[in-house]
Amino acid sequence: ATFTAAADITQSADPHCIFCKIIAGQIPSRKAYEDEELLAFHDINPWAPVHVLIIPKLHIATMADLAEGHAALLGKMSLLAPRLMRELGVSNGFRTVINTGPDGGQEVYHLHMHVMGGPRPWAKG
Ligand code: DGP
Repeated sequence: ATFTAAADITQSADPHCIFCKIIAGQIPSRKAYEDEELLAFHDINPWAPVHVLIIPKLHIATMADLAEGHAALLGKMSLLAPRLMRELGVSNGFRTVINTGPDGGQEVYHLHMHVMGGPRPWAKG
């Protein structure tokens, strides 16, 4: 009970979080990758020809809520990005974005890494 959100690395699903609902299969998504810790799915509103979101299955609201114990998880998210782009046929580079908080333009408060690739020009960004 004395944990702060940032210190608790065992946080479970938030029933009001849309990405937790995607993880639980309660909201459909076009999945690109899944393992015990991570899920990747195609963004519903893509900015680029290939636009996936990599999320941890743990409900971590923002990058500002990360704790020391999440370091390996973040490393896995970063390692998955180039692997996924390769698997999805993106061979000429890609862009990664993590929006944090209101001034960071974050809309969904479940940590996610945007990974975008494909031939330019893109619709946005
Ligand atoms: P951000 O602004 O970084 O919080 O971006 C949230 C992204 O999530 C935005 O690009 C659209 C995407 N998104 C929101 N709701 C859904 C959904 O229900 N399904 C999918 N696939 N993507 C979603």
